[in-house]
Amino acid sequence: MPIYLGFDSSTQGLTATAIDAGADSRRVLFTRSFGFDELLPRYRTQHGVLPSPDPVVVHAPPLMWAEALDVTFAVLRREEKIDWTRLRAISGSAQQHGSVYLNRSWPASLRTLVPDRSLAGQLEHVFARPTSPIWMDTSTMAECRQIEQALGGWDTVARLTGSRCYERFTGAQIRKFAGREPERYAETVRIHLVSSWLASLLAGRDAPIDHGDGSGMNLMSLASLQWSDEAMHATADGLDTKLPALAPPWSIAGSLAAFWMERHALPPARIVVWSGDNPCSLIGTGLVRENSMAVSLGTSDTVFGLMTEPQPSADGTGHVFVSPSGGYMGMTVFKNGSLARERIRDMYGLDWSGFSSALRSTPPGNTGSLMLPWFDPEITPPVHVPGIRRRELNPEDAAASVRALVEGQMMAMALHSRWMGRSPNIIHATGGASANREILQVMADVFDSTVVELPSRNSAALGAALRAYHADVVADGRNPGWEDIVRGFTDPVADRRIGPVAANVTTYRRTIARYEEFEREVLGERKRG
Ligand code: ADP
Ligand code: XUL
Repeated sequence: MPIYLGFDSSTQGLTATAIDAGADSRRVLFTRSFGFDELLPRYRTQHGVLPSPDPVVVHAPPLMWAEALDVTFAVLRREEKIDWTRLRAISGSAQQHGSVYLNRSWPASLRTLVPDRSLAGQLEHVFARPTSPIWMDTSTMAECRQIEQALGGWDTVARLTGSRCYERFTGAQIRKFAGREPERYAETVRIHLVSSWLASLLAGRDAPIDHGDGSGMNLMSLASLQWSDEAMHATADGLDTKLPALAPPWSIAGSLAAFWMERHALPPARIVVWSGDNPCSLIGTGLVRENSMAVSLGTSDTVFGLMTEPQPSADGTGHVFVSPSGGYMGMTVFKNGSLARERIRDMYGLDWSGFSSALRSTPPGNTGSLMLPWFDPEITPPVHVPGIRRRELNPEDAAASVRALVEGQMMAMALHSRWMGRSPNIIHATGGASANREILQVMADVFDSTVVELPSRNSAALGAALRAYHADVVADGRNPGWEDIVRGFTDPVADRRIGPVAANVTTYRRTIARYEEFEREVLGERKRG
């Protein structure tokens, strides 16, 4: 029976999931995760990013992402005893927005990779910019304003591309690079996203950017699904020749290049275009119909769901992306996700079980104590200078601080996803922190919704494997329904449903109003100050 492989190159590591898609044998064959810091210490990353003296500048080495793919294939091939000859197609998911800048030697280097030498050694010279700005970078506020001004305002940009200009989006990052390092920009012949770059390596030729990850650049017209001439012009000169093609999410980018087949004894599997981690998670959490939403508690926290119309939010919050099925998805992103939870956990000397006990030992509503959890610059709401704020919260009180953080995160998610216009009855929870039932109980109470756990916490890698399956079937001339594709892989775990508690829901209705007011006050003070 056919096997499909999905990768997820996330901020902190690389995950691989293989599925058997046989009619009677549907199952996940394996999921393996490798943290970049431990797997490849020579790149000296911390949580997958390079240390930076300036908190708004966040880069990672693109060579590390490539090497991780090579090293991971070697481990999988050695340790996973599946019938690799049945591998039919490979796709992937990657952290969104990050960009890779390649010089003139890139096309030839890619075509002539030899299997008996390491991938990293052969790619060392292909970069016009040795490091890649990633989604955590917020250093492009000026460029955002310039692009918005050139295009006629933030709302015009949001209607054109699905989002107002965001600092981490690729357009503003490219503008900054072109303005500050014009020589290197001139040397750049190709700008890839993390997703399309890794797909290119597998296919041995430039892979397209899929419409889903393309929606995270402020460069693609959501209506025509083409690069927008006006947006490119407002961003940087000569961009039209540097960007790869755009393609639907189920496109085939080629077949596995000889380098990989020979080096790791793999068959000529189809390479399906990669996409962003959030579009892939939409599939990996089984959101193939419009009646539910998903919350991903990963490095970033995200709330997302399918949308019928590409209607951006009226106040500039959140994003509309093309979904892997070709429709649309709405999403709001919070930067202070798992890393903020880890900060509080470590600040009070806890482990995850102590963190959960703190939530169990404190009452919903936290007797009025609130926290704005902005340890790092925040994306939603936009906060450029980090700093947590407390109200009626004693910083010495560990348990109340844990609860204030988690409640703050959940209330911010509920508030800033209202623009998507739906109150979900069911939330599909995913990401590393969805292992924590106490956190999920706060989510259920704040959203007044049942929260279900999914069989896989690695929904992005699973979604990528399912996208590989879907695209392979489409390439064979069939038109499968998404419900058939995900069946058996994303069904919620039967005994892991967490329902809202009525009394807590009432408490949070009041607390959310107070939180909103607190947030508004502090944002106002910051603007004035
Ligand atoms: P990424 O977005 O990088 O793919 P993951 O979805 O793999 O991240 O989530 C990893 C994070 O999950 C870890 O950084 C950790 O903070 C968090 N995590 C793991 N277990 C727990 C737990 N029991 N409670 C809360 N958070 C957890
Ligand atoms: C999405 C975003 C993050 C990254 C994390 O807009 O910035 O969720 O994709 O990998």
